[in-house]
Amino acid sequence: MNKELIANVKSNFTEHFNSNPLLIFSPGRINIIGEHTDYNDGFVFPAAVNKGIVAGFEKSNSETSKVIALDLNDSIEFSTSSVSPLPKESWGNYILGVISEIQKTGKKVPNFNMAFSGDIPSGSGMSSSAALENSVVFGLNELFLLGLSKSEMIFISQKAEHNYVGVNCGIMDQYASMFGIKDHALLLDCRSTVAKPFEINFDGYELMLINTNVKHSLSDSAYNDRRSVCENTSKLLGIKALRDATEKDLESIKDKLTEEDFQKALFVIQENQRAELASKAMTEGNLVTLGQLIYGSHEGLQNQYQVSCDELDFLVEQAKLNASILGARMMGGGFGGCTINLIASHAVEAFKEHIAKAYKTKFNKECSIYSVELSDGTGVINA
Ligand code: GAF
Repeated sequence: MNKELIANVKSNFTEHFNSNPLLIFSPGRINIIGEHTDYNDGFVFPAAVNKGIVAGFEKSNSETSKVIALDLNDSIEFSTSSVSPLPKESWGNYILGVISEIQKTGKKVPNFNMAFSGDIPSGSGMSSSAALENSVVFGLNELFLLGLSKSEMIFISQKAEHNYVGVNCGIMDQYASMFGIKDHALLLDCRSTVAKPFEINFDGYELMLINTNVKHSLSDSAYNDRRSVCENTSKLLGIKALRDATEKDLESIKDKLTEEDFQKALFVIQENQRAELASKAMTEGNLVTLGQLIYGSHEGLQNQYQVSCDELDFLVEQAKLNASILGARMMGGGFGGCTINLIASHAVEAFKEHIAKAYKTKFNKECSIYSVELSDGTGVINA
């Protein structure tokens, strides 16, 4: 965990509110494979990382609540007795949305003060939004002894995103951020929300992220549009979700779909298979197969699901030219953010140097490179 970040939130909190906060850490996530499958009741393979949100909380003695976004040098004040959405794109919706969703469960949320900061690069596809939502629901649950379970909390976070932020996201990000296990990735069945942990200890290989520094906007209708395509296709098939469809089923309604929508649904069915095959490959320690599945995932996201961008495609093409990289693909919702690369540890430094130069030459901007440590999920910081 980032000790500097914790110290910074603690000291700023004390400066603003004159008290010692309850401190929560809520991580961002990576995803090895299984993209855009979560809202299709499918399989995903995420892990919580050691980058995230640190949030301080205290009960308020007044009729109002104050929340300070330290990184933005901005704050909101409100009363929990009357929350309503702020204009679209306002960061405050992540907070107010969670309060509103807790209240819908019949629990009372008294007024409180909060200050938060994070070290997840925004727009990186590592889900700073789920980390923030989880930090709020977890913090309020601790502060006011609301008695919510972690499973209840992730659905509160997800609904906040749907109803206040306007993104009809699946459950992967909130789950991974809440339930992460140090040094493990989680093969999550998004229908049952039961996960199988896999210890990540690739012999001589590691996971590396490369951030295009292109900022996506998930709330762009593109994400919600794709979800609608999947839901409409399921309806046509008479099934609950695309997880229940085979390629043959999809073929049988091909004449009812545009070619684009057919390809999108086909991608979901195939990506779901890849996520399951990836868990098999990992169980067998077959990193070459895992890498091929990861490359296959990118190809589908690029050509069938159409959520990639030139910068992401370039990073994956460059990875393919390097024999020490077994697999690479875009990660998260898409349209920017990071690629995830399965790379031989001995090749990391040379590739970093190469890709930084190549990216700069091609796009005249910098990419950022991170190695990841897998972390535990949302919890209280004992600082
Ligand atoms: C975003 C969403 F929030 C997730 O639910 C998931 O759909 C992901 O995009 C794509 O796999 O991170």
